[in-house]
Amino acid sequence: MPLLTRRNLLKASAVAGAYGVGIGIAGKFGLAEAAPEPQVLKALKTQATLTDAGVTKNIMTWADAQGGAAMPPVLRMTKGKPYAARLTNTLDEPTTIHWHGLRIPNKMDGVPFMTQPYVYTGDSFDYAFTPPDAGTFWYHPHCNTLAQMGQGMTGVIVVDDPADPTFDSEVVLNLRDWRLGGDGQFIAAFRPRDAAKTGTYGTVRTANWHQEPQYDAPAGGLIRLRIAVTDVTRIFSLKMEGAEATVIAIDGNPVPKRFPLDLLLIGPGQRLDLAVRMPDSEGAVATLEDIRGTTPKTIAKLRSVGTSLKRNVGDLAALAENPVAKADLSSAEKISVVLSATAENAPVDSICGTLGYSFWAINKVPWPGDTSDPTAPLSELKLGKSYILQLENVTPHTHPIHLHGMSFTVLSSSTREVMPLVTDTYLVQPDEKVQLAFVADNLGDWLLHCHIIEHQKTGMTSYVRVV
Ligand SMILES: [Cu+2]
Repeated sequence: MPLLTRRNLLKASAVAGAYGVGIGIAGKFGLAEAAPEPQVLKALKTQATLTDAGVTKNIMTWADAQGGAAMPPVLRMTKGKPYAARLTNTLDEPTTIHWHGLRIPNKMDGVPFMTQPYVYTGDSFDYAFTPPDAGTFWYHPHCNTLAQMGQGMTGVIVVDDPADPTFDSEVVLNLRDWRLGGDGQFIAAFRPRDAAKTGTYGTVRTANWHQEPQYDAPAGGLIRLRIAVTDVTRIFSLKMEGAEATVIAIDGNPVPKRFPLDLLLIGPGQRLDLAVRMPDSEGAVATLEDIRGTTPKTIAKLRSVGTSLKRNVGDLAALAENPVAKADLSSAEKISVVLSATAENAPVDSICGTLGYSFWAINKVPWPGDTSDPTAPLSELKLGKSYILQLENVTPHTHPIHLHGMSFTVLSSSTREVMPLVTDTYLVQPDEKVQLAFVADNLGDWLLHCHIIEHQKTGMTSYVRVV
């Protein structure tokens, strides 16, 4: 049994109570829309062929109701429509599901101890919520994350907006690495010296669990390419060769002004929606590349098939903005958030997959997150009030900083021109100071952490409390 503090016991019973009331009222007065049948997501261990070395064992994933045990299914939801999933845990360790980027009630957020109890082996947990925003999101456990995510548990969510413009085809790419040895089996998930720097890179890169996969798409057509970086470490510098690619959304939200894809940096936890105009000639291949590092690396290919549809990216209607409240900058309170390395090397105990080191800190406090005894919140926020996170990175490394439960707008950066992007994850560069504005419009405790999982789990985690 885990250590249950009084605080967590109280929270667990409060969640159960709230459920009971909610169901009662909806049932009695028929106010709620009929709850959908939950999508079955069975957490399990499996094996898969990722390399020429043969089958990789000890892969973790979620199988759907049909029992397929391959890449986690791409979950399809509809903006403003209720969604439900039943997590059933057949792993030999506890797990949960966090829905990255979805602005949903706190009790559905999937952070053990903070928002829900562990889902133990043999147990189930019902998630039910209505996604308010359309776009590309993703899901992953928030428990023993370096192992569970590193060994496979990262999946993509597509939230459709029925009013979206029509594309000729859609391709979803789940980008991630695997730390495998020459025999195709998992090797140590991390090296401490790398965890204290960029994080430990995988050895095998995949898109949708395949190396350099190729997909067919209509020649001359407009393809919606949805990309999610679900890796625990790798930051990509994306480029498209052989086709015109236009950035239409970042992190689920439409960009204020579309622009051609040209060396866009995208870190763990981030998403990118591209409108790709396929080449006219049948058989022509467009290549998505990562040019970060010394040699460009092919991620995936798109091949033109059929007679050219002769489409024009300029004809594509705009995506609707998501209903994210605009911060009132005149009254917004500023919150200072300093990302730093910590000299403290003592392991912080966590039964949710401790790495045994403390390399990083937020406002000088190193906390690995998801522990039974949380640190104090970074700040206590008033429901409905506007805030500006003044994030300062005093480390020589890049950190994708993710806020749960609310989306913020990028206001300004000390080092570069920024667009007023609405997002849940900002890739903070070394020595960069950035201002992120948001309205505290979602009650509860919400994690703020680096999405390089080794950074998160060795101290770069905090949370805000909205009351
Ligand atoms: Cu980091």
